[in-house]
Amino acid sequence: MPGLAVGASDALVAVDLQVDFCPGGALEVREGDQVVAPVNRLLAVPGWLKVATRDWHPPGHVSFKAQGGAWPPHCVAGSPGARFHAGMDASRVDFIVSKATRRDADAYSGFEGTALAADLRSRGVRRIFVCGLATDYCVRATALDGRREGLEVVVVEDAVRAVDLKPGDGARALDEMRGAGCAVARSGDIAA
Ligand code: VGL
Ligand code: ZN
Repeated sequence: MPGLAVGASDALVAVDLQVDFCPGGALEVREGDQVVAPVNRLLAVPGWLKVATRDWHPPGHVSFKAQGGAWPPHCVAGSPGARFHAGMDASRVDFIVSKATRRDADAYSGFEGTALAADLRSRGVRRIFVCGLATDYCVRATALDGRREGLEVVVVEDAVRAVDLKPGDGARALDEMRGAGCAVARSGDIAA
């Protein structure tokens, strides 16, 4: 998909590019920090809306192992691990969407329990470009929900990385997103 032009009806949705999902973090995604450069390239493209989601859990969240969940404690609201990666150019983000903020419910999708769909609609956004972490969880869920919301969805494949609890999870998630009508592009092909 060479020469993909973005404008006022497009939005970048950078998913959960947070310290805890990067190498050394509490729930590290292999090579998670390697999405910082392509995400920053996209953040530098002018003329479109830029949204960042963040996983923002209360202490004792239901997704944590001590509560019977699947994950080590991660992205506790206000903690250092919940910050955006220090290399991410967060100053270019128009607004932040915090998700999974309630103790008793998890939410992988940036649309779940948030105002994201309404915020995009009110700004006339019809197409979103999804990037960030992790391909097989929050990127997947956000992209699939974007389709359900009636948006065009483009997944930026060099700007995502997977947890890959089971080998191949990331590749399967990309196939599933394609099957749901998501397009796949590379960051270098996207310009104003
Ligand atoms: C995520 C696992 C748990 C993600 C969030 O951002 O992909 N994965 N919480
Ligand atoms: Zn989480």
